[in-house]
Amino acid sequence: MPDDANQLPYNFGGLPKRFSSYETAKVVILPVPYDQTTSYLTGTRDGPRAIITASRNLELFDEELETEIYQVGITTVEELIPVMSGPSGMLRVIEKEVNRHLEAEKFLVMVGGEHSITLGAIRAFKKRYDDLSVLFLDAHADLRDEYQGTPYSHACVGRRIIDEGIPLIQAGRRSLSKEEADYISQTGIRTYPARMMQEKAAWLNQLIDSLSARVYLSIDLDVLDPSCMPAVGTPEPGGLSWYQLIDLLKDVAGQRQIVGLDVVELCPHPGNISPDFLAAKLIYHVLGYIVDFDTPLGKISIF
Ligand SMILES: [Mn+2]
Repeated sequence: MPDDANQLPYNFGGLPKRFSSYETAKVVILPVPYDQTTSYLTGTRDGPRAIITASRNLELFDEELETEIYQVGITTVEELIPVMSGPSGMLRVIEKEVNRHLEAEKFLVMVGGEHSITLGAIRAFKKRYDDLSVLFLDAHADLRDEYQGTPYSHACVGRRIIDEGIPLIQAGRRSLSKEEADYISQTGIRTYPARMMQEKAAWLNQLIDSLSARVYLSIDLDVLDPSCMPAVGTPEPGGLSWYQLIDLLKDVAGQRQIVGLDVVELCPHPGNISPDFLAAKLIYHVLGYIVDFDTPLGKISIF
């Protein structure tokens, strides 16, 4: 389904078979084009395809890391078809699919789609790791108990993760409801609002200290400032810059084991490919922080 002039294979990175077959690849890109509960702009269903298309135009040599990250092998599996039985049915489908890749010892990168899909992945990771915490990068708290008639809305995903008994650490937030503010003060959830990240020096060490040894990373692209990431369903001013985000991720990856991640909520703007490209580069660059790239098709250093 390539829709640009690029002749490379349609997979993340546009990789030849040697570096993209499921058997040898260490990293799985799982596209989940789901946006059934989106409340403002719809269109995140188009996110995964836009990211994969953009990724085929990435420079695969990473300037900062001075390496070709794709050599660990990155395979792109089939899109997960949305089920019509509602969000809880979709979460079961996602959990089962993620579980399959974890059993195959792959490093999972789930590409959304709306943020509600994170819960399905978390449920699979929870079965595998008993010391998991979730680093939740998002402009919004997503801590509502219910939203627009469902407890599985994108606006509730943080709350549902906490309900699973998994520590949730939020960063980059700059929008929340009264209900969510009350919930945070009652429960003492660790949050690092965007404003604090701009103004105080001590937050980074505190944030890393609040993470457990193994971390699932969930990146809602609206954590970034709309000046560099306008293509999200619910943009909020005052977000992180590209370098603030990747520096944070570098520090986390250097001090904790990131065991899986998702990048969600890209809502492509036709005619502006820059956000699609940013999302693709973010995934590729963060993988560089996580994987061991010394050997072609080699192991992921965290396992
Ligand atoms: Mn959000």
